[in-house]
Amino acid sequence: MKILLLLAASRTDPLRRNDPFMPLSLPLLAATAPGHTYTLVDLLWDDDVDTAMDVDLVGISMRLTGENRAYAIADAFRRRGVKVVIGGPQASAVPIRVREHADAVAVGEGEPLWPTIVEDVARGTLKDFYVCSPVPFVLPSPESTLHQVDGYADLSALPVARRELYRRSYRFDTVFAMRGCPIDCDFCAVPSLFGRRFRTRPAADVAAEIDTFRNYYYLLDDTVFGKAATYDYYLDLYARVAGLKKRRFWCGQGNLDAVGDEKGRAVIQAAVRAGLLYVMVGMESISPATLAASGAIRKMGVRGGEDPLRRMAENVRWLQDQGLVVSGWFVVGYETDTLESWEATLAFCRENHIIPVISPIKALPGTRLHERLLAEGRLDDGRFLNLRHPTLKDADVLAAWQRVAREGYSLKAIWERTRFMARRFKDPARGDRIHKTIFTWILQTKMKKGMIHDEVFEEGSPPSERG
Ligand code: B12
Repeated sequence: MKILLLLAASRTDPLRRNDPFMPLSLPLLAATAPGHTYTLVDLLWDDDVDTAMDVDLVGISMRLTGENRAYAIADAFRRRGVKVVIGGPQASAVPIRVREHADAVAVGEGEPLWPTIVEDVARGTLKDFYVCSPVPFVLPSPESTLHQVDGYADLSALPVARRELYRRSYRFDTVFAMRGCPIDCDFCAVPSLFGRRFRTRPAADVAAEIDTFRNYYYLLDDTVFGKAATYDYYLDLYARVAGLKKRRFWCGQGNLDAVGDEKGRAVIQAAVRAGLLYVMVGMESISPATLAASGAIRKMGVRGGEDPLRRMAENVRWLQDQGLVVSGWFVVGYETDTLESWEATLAFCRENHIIPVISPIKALPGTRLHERLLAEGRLDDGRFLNLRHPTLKDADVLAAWQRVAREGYSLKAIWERTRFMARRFKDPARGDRIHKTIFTWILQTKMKKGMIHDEVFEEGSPPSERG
């Protein structure tokens, strides 16, 4: 069959032509069902897709920000009678809505589903829903058809992702070693998508894949430091990566609690030896009450009786002292937040030399936060700022968002953070210091582009979520 695989993205997404990371889902799927002719389109880079293209099947990967565009493209193909299947994190969260625009919806991990979907299309027996999850799937009507894999994907022998299907090369390759997350914060979609237990791929497979990369890469795991249950796994993986002949730099998401644990610190140091240079930390909020309510406090490494913010700042400093560039990912807009929370969060980042990624809160469908707000009648779905706040107005929030983005990425702010880190890159023997300093500067100038939206938000949604 001729199969088109497409990553949906809004035409006005600030990440467009600015996303250095290779999206991994579709090359992975293509590898699970070989023997077909695949074309891959990434709308974060490609301008458009030819909906008159001669194909037998279209597989669309849909994230939160690509939903409207995914529907427009799916509708155009289906008008011509081409079968369309939509999957991905947002599709998994709102499958019933997606079914209105697709012949079939894939919920959860695609590896065990895609070969069956392709076969069913070839045989003319496509079902409505394909689900990979141990949680029973509730069908919207008795006539709906379902294929469910009861459990999660087996990661022990995955085929290698077909990255060569992309016609362009990305600055960062991507790879994953682990899926699932037991931390279970109420705002996060990962537990419902990948489960609440860590599952790992064989470290040898991951290291072998990394050894094919040109230079920079992104280890997509939700925490590249892990928790006690996975410290040994990561120690083994990072020793293998450090042992590769070619040295590469990489980035990933990290949690602060590993800093408070002796073995956790050993994992972080092993990661640095293996080339980890930039770590994104989900710090979520500077309000201790919010951290406690969402469950995110569990990943900050705060012990009973301690001042949470001070401990978080100290843990960040320890990471920076290892030569790691740290960005802090925060959301503002919880009930306890005020307009001042924006500036206060930025000030916390400034004091601690953290690259600020401060966004308005959005309750993601499929999360406990979303369910709670819905039950309490405080959810305005369909709007970008879907948490109805007691005092904050949308226009003020959007203005504050952009104000802190401009301030947080002023040339002065970028320069100060780069200078702070340059003092911590101590590896003169390898000539890495200059390389890392330039990396720190370029990283921030690229992030700035994704953060500052020149367009006015009069449509009530940010550019990234328009069609
Ligand atoms: C890397 C990452 C990013 C990178 C993306 C880089 C890139 N080019 O890929 C960056 C940092 C830019 C990013 C930004 C954001 N992200 Co992000 N990100 C991730 C992360 C950590 C990994 C994504 C990934 O590549 N996973 C590995 C691939 C293989 O998994 P996958 O894409 O889900 O695909 C699997 C299945 O979903 C399924 N599948 C996917 N597509 C299809 C299609 C078909 C046809 C089928 C059958 C199956 C299928 O099969 C695949 C294999 O199992 C995830 C969390 C996670 N653990 O997945 C969050 C995640 C995807 N991000 C999320 C969010 C919310 C965001 C932001 C909105 C955050 C913000 N406030 O700015 C922005 C949005 C940016 C934008 N404009 O799109 C949410 C998405 C929720 C949702 N409902 O869509 C997630 C799940 C995190 C979370 N905590 O909830 N993100």
